[in-house]
Amino acid sequence: MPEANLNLPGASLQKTCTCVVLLCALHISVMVLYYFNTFDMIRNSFAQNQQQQSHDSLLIIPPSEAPPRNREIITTDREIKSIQITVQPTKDNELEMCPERSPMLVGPLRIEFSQLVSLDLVKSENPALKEGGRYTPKDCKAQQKVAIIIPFRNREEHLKFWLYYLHPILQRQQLDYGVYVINQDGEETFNRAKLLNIGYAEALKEYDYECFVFSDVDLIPMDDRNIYKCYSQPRHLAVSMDKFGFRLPYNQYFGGVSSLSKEQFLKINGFPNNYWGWGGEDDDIYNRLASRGMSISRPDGVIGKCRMIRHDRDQKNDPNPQRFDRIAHTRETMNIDGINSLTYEVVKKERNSLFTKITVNVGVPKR
Ligand code: UDH
Ligand code: NGS
Repeated sequence: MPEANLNLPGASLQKTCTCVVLLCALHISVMVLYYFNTFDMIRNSFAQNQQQQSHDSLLIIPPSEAPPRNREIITTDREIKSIQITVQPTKDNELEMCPERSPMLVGPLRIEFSQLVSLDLVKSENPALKEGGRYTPKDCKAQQKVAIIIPFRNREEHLKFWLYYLHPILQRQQLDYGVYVINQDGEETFNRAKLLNIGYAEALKEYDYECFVFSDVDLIPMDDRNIYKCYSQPRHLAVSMDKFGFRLPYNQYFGGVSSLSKEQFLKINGFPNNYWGWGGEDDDIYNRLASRGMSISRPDGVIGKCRMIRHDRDQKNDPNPQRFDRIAHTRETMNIDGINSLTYEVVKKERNSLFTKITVNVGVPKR
């Protein structure tokens, strides 16, 4: 028993010490937690501040130097600014020019019109297209920015075939392109060349195009090596049509599908506006080119093969009785009738997923 009495003060001291140690540990833990919490807050606010600063300092770069390409991932105004400026220029700068000859070309193609195609099918087969029928290669910088202009009225089925065949071809050709369907409003006599002039003017309002391909809606190339771009001379692309037995109907023929650079187009004051009805406007364009000392460039007869979708003559597009007289005077008229005298009215502009459709009032022929 005396032993037990001797141990009593030691036990109480031990308990007190344990309590002090536990209290100290608790205090240290609370301090550590508080410290880390405060550090995190400081670090986050520092990072946010840094991000904010980098956005703000980049906003001084004009957006026009960095066209946005990833609109689908943009959600707010603040993000638009930051994505345009911080991501896209870097990506663009890194892209190399596409090769002179696209490695994706396959050569001869089987083209047939026996089975109708739907726009939904064309959409599903061309997921890389952007609104308005625009496309830009994603892995390289395209050699040319090309606007494809289609004169149009009441040819919906032909347009579906055109989109079905041409979109994949143009993408394999690695072009930075957009498709513009220029739809003549109303029931007046058709005016193909004026619609082409309007297509040129309207496409340039949309993008900095440097090349213009003018294509009838019913002509499909049979070889993807027939590149829908511009050359050092105006290009005739529909050189070997099935309906002409895969030959040129005559040497000066410049109809169907052709391409001109902006410079070439302006050199001839664009196309005539006063050919109402069928025929002669393509010959007038040829005369304009020849009178300005240009020659026609063409692919060979194999690469230049194409098919025309058979059709009857359209309403209000009868042969123009004035065409022979007009083509005899191109040299005199071309300076006053062309892109410099073009007048029209846009009735409607629709950006579909496969093409931009611009409905226009072209006026009426002078009586
Ligand atoms: N176009 C239309 N709608 C029209 C008229 C012409 O969209 O009502 C466009 C279309 O892009 C067409 C192009 O203008 O491809 C040229 O017109 P076109 O196809 O009438 O000219 P083409 O020389 O045919 O190809 C002429 C009529 C042939 C009748 C043959 C009868 N067997
Ligand atoms: C010529 C026409 C062209 C036309 C070409 C082919 O005679 O506009 O035939 O026509 N020129 C004149 O009439 C002055 S086609 O057989 O494709 O209908 O493009």
